[in-house]
Amino acid sequence: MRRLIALMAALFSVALTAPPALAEDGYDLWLRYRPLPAAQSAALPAAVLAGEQDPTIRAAAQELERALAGYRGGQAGSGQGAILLGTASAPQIAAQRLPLSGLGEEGYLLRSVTVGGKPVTVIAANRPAGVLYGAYALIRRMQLGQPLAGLDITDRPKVKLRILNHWDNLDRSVERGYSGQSIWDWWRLPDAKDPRYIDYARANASLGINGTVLNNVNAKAESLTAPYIAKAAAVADTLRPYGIKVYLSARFSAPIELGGLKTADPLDPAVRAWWKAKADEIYRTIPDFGGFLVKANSEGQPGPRDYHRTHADGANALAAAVAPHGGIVMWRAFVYAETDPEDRAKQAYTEFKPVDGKFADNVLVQVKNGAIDFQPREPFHPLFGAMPKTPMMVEFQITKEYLGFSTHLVYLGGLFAETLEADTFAKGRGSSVAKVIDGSLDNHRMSGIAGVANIGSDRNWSGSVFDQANWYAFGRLAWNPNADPRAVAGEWAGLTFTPDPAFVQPTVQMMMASRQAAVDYMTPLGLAHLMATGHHYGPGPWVSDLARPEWNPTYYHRADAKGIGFDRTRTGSNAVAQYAPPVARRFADPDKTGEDLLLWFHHVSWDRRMADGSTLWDTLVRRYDRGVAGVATMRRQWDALRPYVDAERWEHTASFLAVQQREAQWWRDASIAYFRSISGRPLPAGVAEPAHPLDWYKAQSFPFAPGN
Ligand code: BDP
Repeated sequence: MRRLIALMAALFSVALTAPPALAEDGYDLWLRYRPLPAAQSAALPAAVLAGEQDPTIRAAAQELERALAGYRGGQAGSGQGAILLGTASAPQIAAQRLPLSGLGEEGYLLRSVTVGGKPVTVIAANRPAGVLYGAYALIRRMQLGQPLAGLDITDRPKVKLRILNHWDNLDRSVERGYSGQSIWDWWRLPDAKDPRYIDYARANASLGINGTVLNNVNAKAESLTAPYIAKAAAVADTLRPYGIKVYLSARFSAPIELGGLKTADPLDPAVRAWWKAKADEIYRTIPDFGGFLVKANSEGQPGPRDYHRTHADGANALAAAVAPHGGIVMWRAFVYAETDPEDRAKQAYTEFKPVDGKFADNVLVQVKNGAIDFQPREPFHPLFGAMPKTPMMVEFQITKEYLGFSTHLVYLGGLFAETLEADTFAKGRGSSVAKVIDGSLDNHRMSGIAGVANIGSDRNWSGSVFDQANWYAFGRLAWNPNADPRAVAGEWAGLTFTPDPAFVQPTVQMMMASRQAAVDYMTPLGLAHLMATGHHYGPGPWVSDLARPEWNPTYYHRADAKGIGFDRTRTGSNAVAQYAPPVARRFADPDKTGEDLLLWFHHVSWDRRMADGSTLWDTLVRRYDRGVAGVATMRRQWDALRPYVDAERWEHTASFLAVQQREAQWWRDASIAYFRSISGRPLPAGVAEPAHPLDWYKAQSFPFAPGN
């Protein structure tokens, strides 16, 4: 009997703790259509009426139906009117005489009207894509529990090209990918189309992302062969109803590798003819192909400079090939040459500024947010505002190559916004990077923003739940570069977990503080590029033996017995002179640069007095400690949020925060041990000794770190 009771008790407890029917593995992202509270669900529209037959409008209607079914938890609609969606070519929409003229190709209007005495929520737009974006906007409202009555909302994207860059290889590995393999199953394409491609399209469309570059910027020529064009076409077919165009990274030397030509000289007629024929071939298979992304003369990639031609010559050759089909070229400005002794932060400007005005009409120059390389913090790139005759795209890195991979919780919304808000002073005060890239500052027809994707084959897509927020923030800021990253974080947290303010408010606080914490424990006070070699996992500030000077962390921090930092003023590389005069003056003066960027622009004494009176050395050490403490705070905050989160996603995040804490401590200890060996200064009173001697940190090696 006792054994029976024990058995029953055991069974009972198993039943109580059994996992919920729906796995909370993060697959649903922010499109998490779970039952809403009864009062809310009773107020939902009962029916979805599509105004016209169109694949995109059908996708929008299906998404609304799916969301409503999920919110109702299987209960039938209780009849609170309907949602009507379409363009003005649908008679029911036209009958409403809505003010659509200002919405452009992708904007939408949400309006509450009454038809035959019944409440109707209208989603209207000039084009089907706008209807789709309107549908997702309405879904956001419903999911966040915002009122549906009395709606009169219009919105349209400020930037035309909102594009993900996949650094995905044809063997399915992902350069700087930390979330599994590539989602593009090249080998099985074009016949087998993973249903996941549709969910990818839904997630991106929900943010307004309208383009995707399928393959790595370090491109293989093979991606332009007929079999791979067919594979790309299959992906394009799947993404098309969701308003997403496909682009390819093109290898500049493909005319040699695939065409058997002796040269890839962009001014050679045979080379130009080859690109033209290749473009024609692509457009026969993918009629709405977006165009090419090119990394040329950078990190060993071939390019026009191999033939003593300019970047404009190179870009224009490809641009001429796609122009008849309405295609574009995104030409990257991420260049630095192995032979060039100039400060790496200056090289892109030096090469590109002189060719402003020389690019064909269908070329955009794609510039990383900072002048070096996606570091935890960089000043905005001096090319923004410096090439008024050329449409400029900004490129952000969503995948966290330099920010703790997918295990560190670092919300990038603030990083993106910091660049977008920065004032270039190109046309006086108020010439923000956002205005440069949305085309408004210099009246460009084309505008664009690119993000290096953090999407992979992991069930949760991005490696961690909180990394999904970076994909989300990229999309929302691409739509509106002036959006508030804090509001975006709140929206994401509300959709992804629960809109309960008791959850959202502390979560947003945690997310907003997370990026500064990472800066503090990795590269405080304007330091940069101190990561270990190749994989960039963990600290390597001591590395000084790599072939090229600018591969070495010592090149960037320049610490010596007297002080630390890279002098980019007139007494040093004079990189400050690449900025507009008011910005240059601020960055040239160590008292005005601001502590966050101090060592980016200045080599200063270890004993320099900081704003609060302590020395630079003491401040540096305390910044490392502050970063580690920031992670401890995040862990406490996450512990307190446990009641609001399902066990699966809570545990997953908690385990990653534990990794982050250990690694933040490692960064702090290794960095302090190293810089102390250079500065010769003692640790400030009360500061803990690093756990190991410096040599221990130097001896760590990670041959199998991912993404490399
Ligand atoms: C660097 C990455 C490298 C990329 C390069 C790029 O380490 O993998 O190929 O950027 O953007 O940060 O081209």
